[in-house]
Amino acid sequence: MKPTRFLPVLSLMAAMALTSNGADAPPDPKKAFGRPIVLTPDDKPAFDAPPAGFNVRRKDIPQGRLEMVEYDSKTVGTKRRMQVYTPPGYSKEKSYPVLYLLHGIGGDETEWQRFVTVDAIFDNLIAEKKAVPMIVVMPNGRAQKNDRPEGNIYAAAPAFANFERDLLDDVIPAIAARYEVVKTPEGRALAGLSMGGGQTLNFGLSHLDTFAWIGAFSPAPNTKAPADLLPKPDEAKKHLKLLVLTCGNKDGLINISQGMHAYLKEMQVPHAWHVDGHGHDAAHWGSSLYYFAQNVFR
Ligand code: FER
Repeated sequence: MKPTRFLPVLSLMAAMALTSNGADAPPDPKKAFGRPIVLTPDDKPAFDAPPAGFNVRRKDIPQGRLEMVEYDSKTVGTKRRMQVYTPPGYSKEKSYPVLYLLHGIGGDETEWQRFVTVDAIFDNLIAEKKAVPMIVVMPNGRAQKNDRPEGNIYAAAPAFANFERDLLDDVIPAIAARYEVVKTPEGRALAGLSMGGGQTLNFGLSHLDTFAWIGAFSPAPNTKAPADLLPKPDEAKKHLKLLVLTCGNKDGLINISQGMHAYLKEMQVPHAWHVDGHGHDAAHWGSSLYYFAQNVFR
């Protein structure tokens, strides 16, 4: 690893001020990505990089299925789409836990699959008994009538906030109606990359009665201020089974997750804080998902 210049740990207040530009502030991506990256001694890997081939399909193991599912969104007033992975041997005789996996600002329901070959990651881990069989739901987090990533993708930031109701009122019930799923918080995980990482923290930490497992990978400036998100840290300690926060040390958005880590540490909320050598990129997200997949629902 390259030597890093360590600066003093940011004070909690300074970290929080850096963290949030408010969910409603007009996004300025240049400014957000252009902040100087200031690393602290805490900002180091919490787990190993995945082995070579971790997301490459293998012919010699059982395969899960990917399907594109349409659901009625009362929230948006349209039919919307989500990509769903069911594990090898999926059977209506069993109940499966569900991981809801959220994409970034330029993405859609196909992004996670395109970036890291989600089905291969899970098929491989399940074959090696390193992950429990689960359903992975990849919805479209841009909850507006035209939910394609077109034009100024940053202008759709409010639709990512609107997705909270779509997820809770439309997506989760549609999944429960179509698949055999565990219907308790312990059977639901929420994770996401960048804009989806911010959604994960915003929705997950404010709905501890819905999700017990949370993973935010390079969360974006849509992340609410930590103290607003978790005014009662004891509730999180009581309900959460897993909280994973990751970022690359070449990611200009790292101040967001550093601020969240500082708050969680100060409030003694157990969490994994992982910083690797990647940027705001698929290598980081694949690695983070590989780790999260092995620790969720355990
Ligand atoms: C911003 C910079 C980046 C922002 C969002 C992003 C809402 C999201 C990036 C991504 O999802 O990859 O200022 O504001």
